[in-house]
Amino acid sequence: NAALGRDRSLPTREGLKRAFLDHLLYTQNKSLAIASRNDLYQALAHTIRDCMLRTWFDTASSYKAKHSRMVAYLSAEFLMGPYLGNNVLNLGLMDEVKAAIAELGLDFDDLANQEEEPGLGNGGLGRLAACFIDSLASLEIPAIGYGIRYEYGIFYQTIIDGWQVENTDKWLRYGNPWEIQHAEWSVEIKLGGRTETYTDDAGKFRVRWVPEKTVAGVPFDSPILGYRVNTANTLRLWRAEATEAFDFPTFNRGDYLGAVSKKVTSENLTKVLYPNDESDQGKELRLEQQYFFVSCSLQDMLRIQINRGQPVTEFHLAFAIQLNDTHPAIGVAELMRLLVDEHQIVWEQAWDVTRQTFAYTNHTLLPEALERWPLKLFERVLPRHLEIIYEINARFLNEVRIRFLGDESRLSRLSLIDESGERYVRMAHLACVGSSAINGVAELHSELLKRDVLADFYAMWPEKFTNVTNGVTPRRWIALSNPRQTSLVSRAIGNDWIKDFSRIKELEPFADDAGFAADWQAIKRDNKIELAGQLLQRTGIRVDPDSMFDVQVKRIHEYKRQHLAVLHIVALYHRLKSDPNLDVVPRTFIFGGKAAPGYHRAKLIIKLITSVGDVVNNDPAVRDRLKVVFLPNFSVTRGQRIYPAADLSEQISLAGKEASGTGNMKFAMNGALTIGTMDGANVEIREEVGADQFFLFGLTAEEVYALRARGYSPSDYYRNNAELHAVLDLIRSGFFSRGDANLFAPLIDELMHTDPYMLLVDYQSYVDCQGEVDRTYRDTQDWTRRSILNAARSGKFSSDRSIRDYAERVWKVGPAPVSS
Ligand code: DL6
Repeated sequence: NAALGRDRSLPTREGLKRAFLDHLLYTQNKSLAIASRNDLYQALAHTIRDCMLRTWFDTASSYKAKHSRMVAYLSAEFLMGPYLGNNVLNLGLMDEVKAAIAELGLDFDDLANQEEEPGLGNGGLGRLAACFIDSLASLEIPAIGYGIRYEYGIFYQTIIDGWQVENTDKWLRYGNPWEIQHAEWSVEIKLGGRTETYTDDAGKFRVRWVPEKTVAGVPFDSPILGYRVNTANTLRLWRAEATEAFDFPTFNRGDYLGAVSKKVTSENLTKVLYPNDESDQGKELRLEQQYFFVSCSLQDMLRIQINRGQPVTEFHLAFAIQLNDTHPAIGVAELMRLLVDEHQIVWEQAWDVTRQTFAYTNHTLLPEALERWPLKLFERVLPRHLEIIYEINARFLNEVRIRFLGDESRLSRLSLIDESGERYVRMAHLACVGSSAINGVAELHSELLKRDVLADFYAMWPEKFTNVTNGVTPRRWIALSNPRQTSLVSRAIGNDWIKDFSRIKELEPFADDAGFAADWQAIKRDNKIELAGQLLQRTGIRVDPDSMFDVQVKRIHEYKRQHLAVLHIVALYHRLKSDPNLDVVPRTFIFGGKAAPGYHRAKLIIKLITSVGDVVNNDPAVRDRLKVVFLPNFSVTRGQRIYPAADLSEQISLAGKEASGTGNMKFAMNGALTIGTMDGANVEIREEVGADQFFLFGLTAEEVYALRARGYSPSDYYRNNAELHAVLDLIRSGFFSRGDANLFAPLIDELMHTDPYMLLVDYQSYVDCQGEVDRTYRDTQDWTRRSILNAARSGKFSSDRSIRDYAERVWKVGPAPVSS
């Protein structure tokens, strides 16, 4: 029936309506009259999924037929954000779907808002993985994302009495229409136990792992459709299940609970995402999670390889595996185990295959985030892997001995085992030794890795090191979240920029076009009005859309220095109270972000923000000029509203601490100006957008090192800076904590005595720079011009560019378009 479209892949508007009503009846068993909003969302999600299934199927068949080399992106986190809008966008059906839904008397955005976001990540690292799989599909590169299907994702944050409270994230409670379970590809995972030796039929000496327990890994697949291409790659997430759901002998003995206890403990493995970023967790279950998903994924890749009739000794020709930080680094030992123990490949050949398969991305310079596992724990969970790691280490250290004769301290620095006290397995070392390429995520970060954290590995293998600066997908972060800016830009330069983001530079001449600038400004205002509505609804705080929206959204961490922004707010407050007629640009300070539940100092920073907000927002003398809002539960969904509405982007980490940052890129693309330090990708953003478009302050990484080496005394800064003195005293006095002088004492005392993130050093420079922001913002035309230039010059920060860099320099793969 032509009126309904060719088939479910390419429906007309009538076809969409029919499919939607069919799903409402046949999937949800409801009619329009009695459907809940969730029923309507589910029906629409299934309708859109149908549009993608043919492409998904064709993609898999094409890869199989062509034996395409695949990228396997291994990541313990994929922070995907809601699927519906993104899939409709990538299908190119946004207008038709919106119209079809409207003709049924419904609102697309309203239904899309029903979606429970899969929060399967903590922050930057997980969101990067999501941007990368969007870009891989959009660039038509054969790829598969492997990860964990956590039943509960990152906690849902509420704010009660100014404090963060964590609530379970039951994202699966209404089911997930975007996934298909493939029980037929389940694999078995061993854990614990011991190893034993035996002689095989050919008389060879071999090792066998006798596990204490086994669990099943069941894959759940979601299609990752590229933007307006005929490629849909797969995101394959693993769920743990009991190999035997029910223990009959135990049941027959009358132990009814015991009969299902194995099921419960097995399924605990993928129950919950560890809510920590940038810190070492060191929990047994976490190691089990990592090993579980890595072994599932490697066994799956070997199954694909064998099914294609290719020898396992050519595994590296079929797969390029990227390790997203060290969480999947156990893959190096696991692939060795699979090749040597299970496929009887000789060690040397297996090692060649392994090294040519893996590449490793480091995401942090913070020492506390470098994963290491107590040897005892590691041995208990993965006894065979420890033996393999010892063997890798022995051979590696021999190589080191030959290269650096007599250099004993180098041997202990490089060893895969840390023996300086309690013994640990160093996962970053395993990743470096087992990979053919090692990269940082911004130029500065990659340089600091070579100089500092991985300096000994750099001395060994300089050729392995490279930099791939992060990027974000302009589909989700502009086309989907900022439709107004998208149409304006497309009217000016056409819409090819969505696919080829380097073309956004064609926008540059429009920075001096008065009509365009007026439209740009009006759009920013509309976006701010929308965000203001959401702030009111979620916090009860009314903000003025004509004030400057000064935004800091990211994980709460001392190194990111949200409290430096608070010192500035308190300084402004203090000035306004001392001089009520002071002329300042009205500002709304917007904060968002989660603190790791066990990170008390970060939680205290949230309490500080909300407490300062309480005082400032309720003080009639200043409340029309300063507002402070903490928007609870920052997430991908919230980010989509926030980035398009920001005037000023706060990227104020201590130089040398932030590996890259990716929020900084999202802000710039959406026309916010940055105030920031020379840290992470800020350095490259400033280089691209131009120094005039970037408010720079603070020490450089070099200066931080030098100052630390000289000896840093924060109390000197406290004594010598009257305003800073007053600000710290005011917070310390209990003024913002209803007279409780103890509440913020730990925070302030630390600043005054050790100040590990050097807030007091950068304070004056930051506050002066904010003065410059204030002056610039007064000239609306000038600000708007700079805002347009920021967006126009952000072409480098598309994740498509990052993926092209990886494809050429690390994976050596190219596109393999799927014919329609
Ligand atoms: O590379 C993605 C992202 C960077 O943009 C951030 O600068 C960095 O902090 C973050 N790193 C982590 C580290 N987690 N671990 N391990 O999340 O990666």
